[in-house]
Amino acid sequence: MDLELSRKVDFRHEEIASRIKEKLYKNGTLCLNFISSPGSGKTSLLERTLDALKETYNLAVIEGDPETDRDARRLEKLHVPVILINTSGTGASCHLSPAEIEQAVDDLLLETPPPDIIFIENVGNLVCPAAYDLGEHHKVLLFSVPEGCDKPAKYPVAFRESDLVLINKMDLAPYCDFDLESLKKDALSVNPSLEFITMSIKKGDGLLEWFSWIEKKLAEVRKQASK
Ligand SMILES: Nc1nc2c(ncn2[C@@H]2O[C@H](COP(=O)(O)OP(=O)(O)O)[C@@H](O)[C@H]2O)c(=O)[nH]1
Ligand SMILES: [Mg+2]
Repeated sequence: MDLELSRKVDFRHEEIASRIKEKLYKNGTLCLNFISSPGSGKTSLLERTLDALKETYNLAVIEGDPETDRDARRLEKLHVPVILINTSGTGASCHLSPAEIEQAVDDLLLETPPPDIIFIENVGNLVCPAAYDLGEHHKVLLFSVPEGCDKPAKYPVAFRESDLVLINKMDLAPYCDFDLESLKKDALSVNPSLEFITMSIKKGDGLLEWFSWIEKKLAEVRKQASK
């Protein structure tokens, strides 16, 4: 792609992202975009989160999966709307694009009542999803202990673009030479305003703190929406 065309494409992405954000604010809907490596626990966390919050809030998921409907089928068992986007059919299998998200958000906002919270499970990849603003309010980076503490240095954009790092699989820390303080220090050196929550989805640790964080962010969006 030549430089001029690439600029035009970027501009179009930004335009779509700001349109999505406007629609979300209009409805007071919080949107969180999970980015992570494959296997760090995104779908597991969504299962626990939907189960815990679905009686209190209207929830929905946009599921980005390169090839299958496996995660979407796991999440549909929680009886919330799930829109599956198979990215390998769209030519850019490594990430979700703003245009795909706009279509899905438009469909979800037609639900009565519209969702209070939309979760996006992006494609498992710490590079490409970090580069796209999908109109979400926050990118949430789900990191897991076995991935190793060098990841903030190797994937700085993912840590820079996120507002919260969930550090999952803490139950495996004793087997992985995991150094929590060194991970936080390196992450803060690329993004000093990052927040952290340590968790073990398997054991249920850290989930209440995560649910409180979501509720705080939903309150912020609603406050902004009412202005
Ligand atoms: N030991 C451990 N395994 C976990 C934890 N959370 C998720 N897993 C496992 O990690 C694997 C990948 O989880 P999944 O939710 O599919 O990850 P995704 O690819 O990011 O959506 C599964 O085998 C989960 O059971 C955790 O807290 N501790
Ligand atoms: Mg998954």
